[in-house]
Amino acid sequence: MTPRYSIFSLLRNAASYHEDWPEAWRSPEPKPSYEVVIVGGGGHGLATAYYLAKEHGVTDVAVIERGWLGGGNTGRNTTIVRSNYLWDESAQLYEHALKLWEGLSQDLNYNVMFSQRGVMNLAHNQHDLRELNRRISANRLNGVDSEFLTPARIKAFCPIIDLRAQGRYPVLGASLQRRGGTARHDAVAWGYARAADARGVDIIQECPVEGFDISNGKIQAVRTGKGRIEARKVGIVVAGHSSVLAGQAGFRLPVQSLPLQALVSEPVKPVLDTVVMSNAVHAYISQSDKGELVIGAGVDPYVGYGQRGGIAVTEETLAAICELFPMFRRMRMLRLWGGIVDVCPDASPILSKTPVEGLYINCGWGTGGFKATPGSGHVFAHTIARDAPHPLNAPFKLDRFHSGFLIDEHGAAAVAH
Ligand code: FAD
Ligand code: PYC
Repeated sequence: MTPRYSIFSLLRNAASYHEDWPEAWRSPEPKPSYEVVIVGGGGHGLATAYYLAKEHGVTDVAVIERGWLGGGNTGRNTTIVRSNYLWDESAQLYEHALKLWEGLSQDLNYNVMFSQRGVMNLAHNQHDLRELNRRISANRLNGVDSEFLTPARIKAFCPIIDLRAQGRYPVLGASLQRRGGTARHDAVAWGYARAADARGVDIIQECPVEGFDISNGKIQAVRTGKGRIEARKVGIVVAGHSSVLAGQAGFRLPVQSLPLQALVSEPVKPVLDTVVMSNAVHAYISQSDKGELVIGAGVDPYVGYGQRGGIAVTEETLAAICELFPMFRRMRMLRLWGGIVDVCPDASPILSKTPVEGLYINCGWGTGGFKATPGSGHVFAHTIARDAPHPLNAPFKLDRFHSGFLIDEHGAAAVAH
């Protein structure tokens, strides 16, 4: 694909002190009606709009965001990407996403800085070891790369980890997905926004959706801070606020909304070139391209909508990180923040039609939806365009909480659930 900006435009922009840059996407006023309205301008909503236009030729689309693009969990997460889930249904969905990640910068003509530096999940006890080995075998059967590392191989792969087993968290082994890694979260939102806009999608920010007009069981319009907008179809993709929006549309979701926190340190020279996750102690760490340590914790033990996590959870996570990586003990932390994640009882997402005709929902990704962003948008666009699920998201329907066909991924999602 031809780059949109040449070296000359880079030099010109540098010399102009970054003034008068063209906008990456338009900021139109909403039209009175659209074929499809997507509520929520996070990665999943923007990706849905992009694939609606690209794969299905549906370009009369608006993305309605109450704040700014990526201001929700998309811009708050620790950017870990992997596909090593246990059950066939999940492995296939997350692997679909991982394959899209592998070509995403090319597809969007925007560098999302996808870095396949590997993701390691540590085992600290016999239960962890058994769970990891079961998942590694299941992954391989599904064509997902996954391997077991002995402590000696962990040390060779990540020399700064302390394996002397003197602390509370001895390391008995690990799984490694080499194709896993990280991506730049803001760039994912911006890349999808720019590419969707270029295909005619209207992106409308600072426009909260406050309710839905439904008649005879069919969606008619969304009511927003910028007025009523009619739509033939509406997709709700609002992460931590899914049950609020579902309530406005008259149905209930089996989700809990919980704060999840992360923090970054001062930047240092490169010391950690992989992602290390410890499910048992709810801690995970990588190093950003700027040099900051990016550290995440588990969810708070209570529901809430405050975008910050409890200090006891922060302390427990940092204590574990310091035990595993004693060299980080003197690091200073720069920022701490939280996001609201909506968690389903089986730790799997919902990508589904709803009881309202023409209204679709994408939610319940809990602590682990960033990795799914391209795959989620891709199959949700299919669901909306065809009014029928893509084979990959058919098992993730709302109805599973009635039928009992749950997809229990607590093991794979466990780091933060
Ligand atoms: P969001 O990005 O939250 O987008 C939803 C949007 O809807 C928001 O912008 C919000 O403003 C908007 N909205 C809400 N209500 C309304 C309304 N009424 N009207 C209009 N717009 C509305 N996942 C991983 O895979 N790997 C990780 O390493 C990882 N780490 C995480 C760390 C933290 C601290 C957190 C909080 C989450 C983490 N996650 C991770 C989970 C991941 O961030 C989310 O699952 C994913 O980003 C959800 O994307 P989204 O587009 O659905 O939601
Ligand atoms: O799902 O990989 C994950 C994850 C990492 C941190 C939070 N969630």
